[in-house]
Amino acid sequence: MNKPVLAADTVAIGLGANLGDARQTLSWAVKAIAQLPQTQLQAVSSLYGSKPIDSSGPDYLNAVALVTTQLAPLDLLHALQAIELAAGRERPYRNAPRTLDLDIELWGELQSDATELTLPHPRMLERAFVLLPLAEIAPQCVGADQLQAVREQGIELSQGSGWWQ
Ligand code: A4P
Ligand code: MG
Repeated sequence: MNKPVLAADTVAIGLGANLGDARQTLSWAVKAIAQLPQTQLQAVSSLYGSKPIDSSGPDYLNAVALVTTQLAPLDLLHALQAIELAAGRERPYRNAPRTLDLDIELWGELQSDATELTLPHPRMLERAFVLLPLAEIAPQCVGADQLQAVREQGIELSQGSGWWQ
């Protein structure tokens, strides 16, 4: 895909929510991620608001966190899914509104087309709500042309980088 970017143990996690108290849930989720075993929180982007894309319901809040981890990829995925569940995530249908969505956007330079864990996340390049916050904390991961391609998507800064503390 784009430029070479992250160290092998470094993971970009996309956070999104559009049901309930989304800001509160995302803040809780960042803290839960920081407490995962063998995992260190390195950076958290600002919080952004956006209209649902391929989805419905209220506007979303989104952010991206960078962690380093010694967990295996599927172990981290399952740990993130447990955090989603603890936040009341239900999956009535694909792209349903959600209390919390945690996606693995990038994991070092790993590439995988496995259904359970596709890397990079297959839709990240289509989405301003991933690319803008990612560019903020890992600018080397996002090309200017990629940002340009999603420029039309309405996304606005909701709160600066300390929002989750
Ligand atoms: N899966 C495969 N690869 C990955 C990965 N890299 N990270 C599998 C996480 N999961 C991955 O996910 C479905 C399956 O994808 C899982 O079983 C997992 O093994 P899910 O979270 O249950 O379902 P989903 O959220 O409906 O799918 P997904 O792929 O997360 O949805 P998208 O494409 O990310 O879209 N609009 C705005 N403004 N903001 C948003 O945050 N989010 C979506 C969700 C749509 N529109 C949005 C937003
Ligand atoms: Mg998801």
